[in-house]
Amino acid sequence: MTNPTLPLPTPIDTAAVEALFALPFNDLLYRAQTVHRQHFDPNKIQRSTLLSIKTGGCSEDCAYCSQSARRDQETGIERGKLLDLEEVKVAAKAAKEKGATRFCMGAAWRGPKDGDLDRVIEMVRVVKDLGMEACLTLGLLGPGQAEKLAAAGLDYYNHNLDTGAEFYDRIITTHSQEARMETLMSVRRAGMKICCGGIIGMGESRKVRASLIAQLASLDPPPESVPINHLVAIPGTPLENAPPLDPFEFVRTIAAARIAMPTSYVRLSAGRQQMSDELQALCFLAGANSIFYGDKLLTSGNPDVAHDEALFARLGLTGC
Ligand code: SAM
Ligand code: DTB
Ligand code: SF4
Repeated sequence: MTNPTLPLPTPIDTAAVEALFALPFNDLLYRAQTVHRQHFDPNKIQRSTLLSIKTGGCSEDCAYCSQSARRDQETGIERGKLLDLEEVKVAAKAAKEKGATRFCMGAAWRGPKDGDLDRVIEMVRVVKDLGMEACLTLGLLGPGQAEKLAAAGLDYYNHNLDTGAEFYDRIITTHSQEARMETLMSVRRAGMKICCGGIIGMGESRKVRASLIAQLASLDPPPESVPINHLVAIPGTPLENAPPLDPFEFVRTIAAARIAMPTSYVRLSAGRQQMSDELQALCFLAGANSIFYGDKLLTSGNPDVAHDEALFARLGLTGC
């Protein structure tokens, strides 16, 4: 019988996370749920709503993404303009009325131009005025940009490591993981909270999954919010035929994230629309305590609010 509170090495390394993955499923879930209960109410789930404020036409080549300009013919995603302030206000208000506590705005950019950033800052102010937390995901930040966002009251900046360092070059060639780390450090230095996670199911090995979790947990301090995305295999992207992942392996990844980052919110992120209710319930048992809430992610679908409300009621979960 495994001890559910055995300490992990500091700093945590890939081998320690691989040892978690290797546990019998029931032992791993018991341990993850035990750790979860030491830090969180196990029946409360944080809800964030996403809005794509600028869709498509991106210069980058991330193999999972529908928004790269290199494949807009294949994916059919057209390049859009930065949304108007009024459109953002309407969407944020609606999200608040449905129970979301955080509003996350995403743009298909390598990084923001200074002129665009000023317009996005207006959007942050609109969200904050509604009494919601604000999160942005705009790509790599340039000099002084994190400070401007912090001064505008931005709560979280999302920028993912996406996968383990050893697999990264197979997925993205136009910007490095080191550049991502620099953006994360600038966010931290400016005093904002970090939302940073990755994608599971891109054909990576278990060792790569363990390495991603170890890298995230080694950030000092670990990200306050950790989105674990299941790949949404979007037709027209290089990963459209990625090999299917054993769903239990996804649950193991959530459990490993929970144990390695006991005080972080772990978000069951993209891919919920493709999951059964039972699989989502296992993810909550493994320690996921946040979701994207609302009918759409950026370009792909998400379970509708009525379905999520019914699932919460069936599982005795509430928002927080
Ligand atoms: N352009 C910015 C960037 O790349 O940081 C912000 C938006 S980008 C779409 C944000 C994150 O969404 C990516 O880092 C990736 O982890 C996730 N993502 C994008 N497409 C996905 C897909 N098809 N399946 C799962 N996650 C995805
Ligand atoms: C994150 O980790 N996942 C979200 C958010 N951060 C920006 C994005 C998921 C995108 C899923 C594919 C799409 O809708 O295009
Ligand atoms: Fe561009 Fe972000 Fe998509 Fe990469 S993930 S192609 S940077 S929108």
